[in-house]
Amino acid sequence: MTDLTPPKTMKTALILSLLLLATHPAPAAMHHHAGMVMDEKGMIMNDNPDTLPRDCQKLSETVDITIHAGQQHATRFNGKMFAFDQQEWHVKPCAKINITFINDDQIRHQLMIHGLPGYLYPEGMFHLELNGAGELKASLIMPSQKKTYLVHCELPQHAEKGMKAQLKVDGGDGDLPSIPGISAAVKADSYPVDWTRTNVGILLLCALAGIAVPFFILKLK
Ligand SMILES: [Cu+2]
Repeated sequence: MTDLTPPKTMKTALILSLLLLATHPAPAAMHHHAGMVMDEKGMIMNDNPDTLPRDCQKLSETVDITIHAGQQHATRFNGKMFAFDQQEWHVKPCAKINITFINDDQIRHQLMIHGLPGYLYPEGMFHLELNGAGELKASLIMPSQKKTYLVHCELPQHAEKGMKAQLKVDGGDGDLPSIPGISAAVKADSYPVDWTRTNVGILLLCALAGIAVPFFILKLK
């Protein structure tokens, strides 16, 4: 006679997998990795609401900052296409910053802060990203050093087209280049015109030809 009861090892495996299923529910829309939260709306990397940098004994202040990103904020800057609604923020050493990041566009934008201590923010970076219009909230705690941090959107051409700003701790250590409305570009745009005699001649000839066109048309009628 054959024994239809499953072998003991199979039973144990079954119980174990049931237990695993019970303790690990199916992954929700929101994924958590080390230092990263991601869903269909966007991504938060290196959110730090509570760990003090090594050089800080305690928080000096808690600042709430709302940052908008979008094309509408670039209209006040000549030749720019994307921008944040502000280009500079000031906080004290060891300040906690609660950031609300709002994307006013239907395209993807990021809010990246660079140059942070790597032991607290992997790759020295705090990173928020919205795939389209929406809002994200995250926090970070600044070190005590007097420093200017680069804030920008790293998508191709977005920083070059104006989505660039600076965050100053303790007054900062100077302005970064090409911050719209604040500092000049390292290499200013230049459109030189070669005024040689030949070029001036060609230009005059074209102008005369243009003026002559209506007369020809009148004569043809
Ligand atoms: Cu962008």
